[in-house]
Amino acid sequence: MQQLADQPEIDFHSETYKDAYSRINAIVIEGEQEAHENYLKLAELLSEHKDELIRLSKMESRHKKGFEACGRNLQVTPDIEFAKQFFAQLHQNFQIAAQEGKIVTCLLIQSLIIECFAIAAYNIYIPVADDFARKITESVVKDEYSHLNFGEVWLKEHFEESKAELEEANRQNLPIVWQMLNQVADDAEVLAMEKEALVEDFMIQYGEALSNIGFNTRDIMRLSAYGLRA
Ligand code: Y39
Ligand code: FE
Ligand code: FE
Ligand code: FE
Repeated sequence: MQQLADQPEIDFHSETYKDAYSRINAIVIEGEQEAHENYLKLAELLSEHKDELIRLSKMESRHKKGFEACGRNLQVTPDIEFAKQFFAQLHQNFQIAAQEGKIVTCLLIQSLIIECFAIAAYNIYIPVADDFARKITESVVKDEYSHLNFGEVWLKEHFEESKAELEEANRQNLPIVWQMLNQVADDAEVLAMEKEALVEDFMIQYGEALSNIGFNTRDIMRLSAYGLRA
């Protein structure tokens, strides 16, 4: 069960909370930084959407600043080294795909997988966040839906020719997300964010995204659970 933020058992100033927060806050800060860079790279690759993608990349920088303020507000120093390791595999896969000009793979990694991960995490965090962080996260999550939408619309318009690459990119990258979730589950629990709730919300967001792009129910089941039991 999710706790409510006004329940006294969440002590935002306890050492236990701050220790877990130093990693989760860092993940979010580093994630926003990498999302900023990823949208700039996508702006190069998709020149017909250059202005829009640069706009998205600027939103990611603002998110980063917002979450840095959340850490400062709790007097927590984010463990950025930990966060860089946390994202290393997805980050590397994005960069290799970008080098090879694989726009579909880049969009799947950033605009579908990472955005759905962010939306799930922020949705689950909002009811258990401190008041300062809750306000920031509420405004950030709205933006993340628009980033997810960009990927959905582009991939829907290019569905037939993207299908095979989407399957392959999903196969390579979705298991990494489940590993990341396992890695962060204990710290998330300290923040009163339940792993099962994160998994459920991610599956809903990702399944909806795949449906909007054009996959049928059978494909969605297969794709969205890929690697879940790995
Ligand atoms: O597009 C975005 O802004 C996403 C990069 C930001 C990263 C979100 C990462 C959230 C994972 C947090 C896991 C906490 C349980
Ligand atoms: Fe619980
Ligand atoms: Fe963001
Ligand atoms: Fe985003």
